[in-house]
Order: sequence, then C-alpha cells, then structure tokens
Amino acid sequence: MKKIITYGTFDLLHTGHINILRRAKEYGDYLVVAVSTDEFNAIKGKEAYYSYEQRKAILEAIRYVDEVIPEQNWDQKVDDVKKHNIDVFVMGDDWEGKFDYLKKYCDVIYFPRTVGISTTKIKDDLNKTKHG
Ligand code: C2G
Repeated sequence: MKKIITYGTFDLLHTGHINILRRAKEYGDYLVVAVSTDEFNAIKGKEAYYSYEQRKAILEAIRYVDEVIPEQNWDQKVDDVKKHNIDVFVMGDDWEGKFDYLKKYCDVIYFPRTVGISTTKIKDDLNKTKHG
C-alpha cells in the first residue's frame, strides 16, 4: 500500500484544497492529512474560522482522505513519515523546497497552487460584501 501525507490548516474548505488532496491521492492508495491544531495555527500566525475538530471532521468526509492526524508543530514531519510508513510527501508549491529534508525518507512533491482562491480571499470578499 502506497501512503501519501500532506499538511495544512484547511480552513473554509475550497477547491484549492480539494485539488491538492485529489492530486495527492493519485500518487498512491492511502492519504493521511495532518491538519494544524488551533494551537499550532497560533504559532503559524493563522486564526482559522473553523476549530480543529470541525476542520478534522470536514477533511474526514472527503473521498480522497483516508486518515486525519493533528499537526502540532513544525518538527513532527520526519516522525510522521516514519510512524505512518509514508512513501510520498505532498505540499503546494508555495512551500517549494521548504521540506526537501524529507527526501531522505520519502518522495517529496510540490504541486502548483490553484490560482485565484484562498481562505484569505474568501474572508476578504465576504467582508467587502458586508461592508460594501
Ligand atoms: N493550496 C493550494 N491552492 C490554493 C490554496 C491552498 O494548492 N489556492 C494548498 C497549499 O499549498 C497547501 C494546502 O492547500 O499545500 C493547505 O493550505 P493551507 O491550509 O493554507 O496550509 P498552510 O497554512 O500552508 O499549512 O506544515 C505545513 C503547514 O501546516 C502548511
């Protein structure tokens, strides 16, 4: 069984998230998603609209996703790759090169981001609508 892993906040789920999850799954049979906890989001300087439990439940409902685990810090990736017997690590190319140290343990693939959509854009657009 070929296992893939990816990491992220995945707040206000949108087609950019779905695209990377679908593409990641094409590389194997079992996709693990490490979703950032609310505490780790604070470290990342992000405040998600949905709580960790809500974002986890939403990801678990996606057909491409087989397992969701918590992402609690920047340093857990090597342990996760070993513990979950991961063959492929996938991230959007806004992270290009940042996780190449994992190449010792698994394949590392960066996908082009989906253009024109982001959680920040969704929030900004909604605010504009509300405030004109
Ligand atoms: N993404 C994408 N296209 C978009 C928006 C996001 O391909 N339009 C991808 C990102 O590149 C990332 C994943 O979707 O691979 C999740 O995005 P975020 O929730 O913004 O994740 P991020 O905050 O970048 O967290 O340790 C890694 C970090 O936890 C990554």
